[in-house]
Amino acid sequence: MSPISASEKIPAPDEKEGYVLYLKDEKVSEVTGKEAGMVMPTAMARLGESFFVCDRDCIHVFTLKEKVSKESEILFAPDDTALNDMVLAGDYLYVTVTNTDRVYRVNVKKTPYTPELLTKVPSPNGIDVRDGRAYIVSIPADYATLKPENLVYWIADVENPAPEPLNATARLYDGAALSADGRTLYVSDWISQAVIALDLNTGEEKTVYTREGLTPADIAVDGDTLWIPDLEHHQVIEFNTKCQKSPPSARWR
Ligand SMILES: [Ca+2]
Repeated sequence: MSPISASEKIPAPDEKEGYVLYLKDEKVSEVTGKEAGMVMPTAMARLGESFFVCDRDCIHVFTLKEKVSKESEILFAPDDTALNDMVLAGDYLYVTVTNTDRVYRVNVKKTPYTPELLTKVPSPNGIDVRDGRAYIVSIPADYATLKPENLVYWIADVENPAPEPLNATARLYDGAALSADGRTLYVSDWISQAVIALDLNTGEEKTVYTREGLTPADIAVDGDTLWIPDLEHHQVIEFNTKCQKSPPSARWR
């Protein structure tokens, strides 16, 4: 879990107080603390002992052994100041940058790690990639003023990227996560304060979780379990997608 801020406010670039937590068996512990020099970690990925954390304008690379040590930073273009989400698929990390519309990928088998511009999507936020297909959701660049292009997009072949809208409902999209069987895309939306399931075969959209005041950031799916970070309430909600009427089974603050 990577809280984007240690306080109530979005941190300034020189406030390097970002940290990453680890939850196991109901116990929360720290992976990296303020000494890592992170501003606002928003996404993470792991490949063996390599641990990547997306942080505003760079990706921090750590080695996870008994002790966690920082190895390097992957740098982007100087105007890329809102790296947002990242996912590891195959040999690549796919990264969205909300303020420049850019979507990059980084080959994790080749060092030094070098970002390669993949395509552009209107102010991209959450991303998931599987079997050569990418799904990217859009949020207004100022995180508030909705525009018609703030939709869910998909790329049929990441080797020949041509993003196309997947739906027609503009929202304040944040997270995007594919179901285990790849047939459903879960997306989170700050306007309806909900997580919505998009059936990728029929195009049908269904609200699977909502609560008044929910501020749903980047979601994750593992089997039937949906993890929803409720950003402004400093909690993570664990929800079983098969029990859609039941209350969340657990929350961590
Ligand atoms: Ca996000």
